[in-house]
Amino acid sequence: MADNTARQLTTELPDLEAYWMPFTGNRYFKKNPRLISRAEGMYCFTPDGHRLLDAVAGLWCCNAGHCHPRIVEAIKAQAEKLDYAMSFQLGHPTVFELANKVTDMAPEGIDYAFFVNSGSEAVDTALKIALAYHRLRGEGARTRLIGRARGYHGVGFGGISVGGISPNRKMFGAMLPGVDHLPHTHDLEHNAFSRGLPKWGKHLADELESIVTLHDSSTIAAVIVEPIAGSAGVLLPPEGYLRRLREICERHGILLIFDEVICGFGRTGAAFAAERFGVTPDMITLAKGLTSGTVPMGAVLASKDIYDSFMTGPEAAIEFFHGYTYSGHPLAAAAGCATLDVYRDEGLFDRARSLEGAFEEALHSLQGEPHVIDVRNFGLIGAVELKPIDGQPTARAMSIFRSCFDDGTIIRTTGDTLAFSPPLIIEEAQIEQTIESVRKALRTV
Ligand code: PXG
Repeated sequence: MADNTARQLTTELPDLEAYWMPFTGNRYFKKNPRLISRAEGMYCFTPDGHRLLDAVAGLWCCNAGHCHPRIVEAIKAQAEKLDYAMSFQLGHPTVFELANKVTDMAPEGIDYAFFVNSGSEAVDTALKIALAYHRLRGEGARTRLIGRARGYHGVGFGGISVGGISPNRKMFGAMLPGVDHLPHTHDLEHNAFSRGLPKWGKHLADELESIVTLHDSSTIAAVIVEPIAGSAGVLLPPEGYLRRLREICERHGILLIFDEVICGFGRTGAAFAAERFGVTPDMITLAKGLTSGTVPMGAVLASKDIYDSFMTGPEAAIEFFHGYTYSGHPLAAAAGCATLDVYRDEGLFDRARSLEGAFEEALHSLQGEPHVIDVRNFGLIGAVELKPIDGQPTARAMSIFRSCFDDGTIIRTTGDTLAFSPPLIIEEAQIEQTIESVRKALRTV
């Protein structure tokens, strides 16, 4: 067997049993381990040195490429200088610097940053801010939260409640009460093989009006959506859809939260999808690209109106009873500052924008290959949807994943969809290599 599995098994590995791996078939993995022990730029390396082109930026996070020297240096320097500072009632300079940098990049009016340690925490934090915001303004009956079918907002109880992926929900009881869901926007009958945003489906935003009619706007706190849904298979917003959601929210005093954990930091060819789509929400949840995946960190960006509504009462009193030991951790903050500097200095958001045409062409060249029922793309996000094997959902995509891995390319699968979200430093030749790896796998699997 000349594949990576065989190669990895010949390398000395630690005992794999004790680690309970997340979102992984543990027993299969431990029999067929695939480990990464080093990474640099566009590439990851297995313990025995086999090189893999990373077409998904880790898990949609290493937007500046792996182990960027400036980010690595900033983390090292911070670790030597300040390992930790109490995060409640005390602070450290780097986290304030990061708050300035990230809000400077945000759409006008989004002026405040609350730091957390993951996308899941960012989502739960934003939902709590929404509930408290209404209560502080004397509209405490606004407790309902509206998510969307096939939405992914992490794995906290708030996130799975507003999320719309059944396997992530069904084992975990009743979750948050008072949650409703918009329909998702994915429709192959109308939109298969769309390039960029699909034309059909703007009217799906009007379902929010129906939800408002059902529950009454006075009971609804917030709507949360991913501008482009990633985890559930790259679902694009139809043209005009997000704007219409914004209008309906505004009309009814409902806060709009964009979950940009995936879309943020250049993925759509702009700092944020909000900017690219010209729609400003009230809050933006972030993680992943904030530190280019190097140190766990997330954030909620909030409008001045929201922040100001908390800044009442005695000046020394706590305004928001929420936060984490590691909120704004020095290493994460240092990584974040260096990452945002790299994005700016290397012009990576513009680079993503300038590559999207080549990326689109390459992806759509897979139309007509075996099993391909859709190709879709926006910015540096792409998806190839495959016809599932009868009675074995996800099996086809997983076999393509394994075949690509053995061919030296890391892609991501979700259901029977192959997802692509390369670091923004990708070269055109590497886009080609990714697609040829997939083409080969499609023809042989
Ligand atoms: N919101 C969105 C939109 C996400 O994509 C989260 C929240 C949660 O973030 P944390 O940091 O808690 O994982 C995410 C995470 C995939 C994949 O394969 C996507 C995510 C995580 C892991 C895998 O598509 N997104």
